[in-house]
Amino acid sequence: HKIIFVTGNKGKFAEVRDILKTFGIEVVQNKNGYPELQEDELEPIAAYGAQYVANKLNMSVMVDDSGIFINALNGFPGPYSRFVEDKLGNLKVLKMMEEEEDRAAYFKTVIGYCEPGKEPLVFPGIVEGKIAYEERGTGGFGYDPIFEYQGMTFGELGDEEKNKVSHRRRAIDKFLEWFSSRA
Ligand code: ITT
Ligand code: NA
Repeated sequence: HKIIFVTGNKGKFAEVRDILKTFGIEVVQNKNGYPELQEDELEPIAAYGAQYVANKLNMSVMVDDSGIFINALNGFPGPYSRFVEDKLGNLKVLKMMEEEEDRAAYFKTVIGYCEPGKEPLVFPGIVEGKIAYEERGTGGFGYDPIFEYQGMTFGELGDEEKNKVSHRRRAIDKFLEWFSSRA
């Protein structure tokens, strides 16, 4: 099997490629992007993106829309995670969290998958953790150095360990359940 994965994010691509490789699926990156709806949920963004590209290329495609949801900030940055990473970065997010005792946060990935002419499917995955007090670790990408999972940040975990427990892994597991069970 071969899957077209539409993303401009190197870190995401590497993770999805490594995870699906262990299931014998080859992943090809397409960097052409898709229009991102302004929504406060990831599901419609992933669904619309997957359907848009599937119909444009006339091929089945996968997309991944992700974000970090911080409890003390009422779920911010959530679907705005990319914008916040670009404009503020981890240190300013930590600054916003300086006075907060509630460190709870979760990462969420929604995998969107669509075949041309069909309705898009979405597969969500979540991992719960905490916002650290400083950046730790050099692995992963994006918010990984400030997201603590069972005492270690995703930046400290290393790719292989992250890929066993991550939001993205959980979303891909759901996708695989569907993908491998259909006729
Ligand atoms: P594409 O839309 O091209 O796939 P993107 O980087 O714009 O790439 P998102 O809109 O899903 O992707 O952005 C989510 C933001 O959250 C972005 O800043 C990512 O770097 C970050 N992010 C996503 N998954 C992450 C993960 O597993 N660990 C840390 N940060 C992550
Ligand atoms: Na995106």
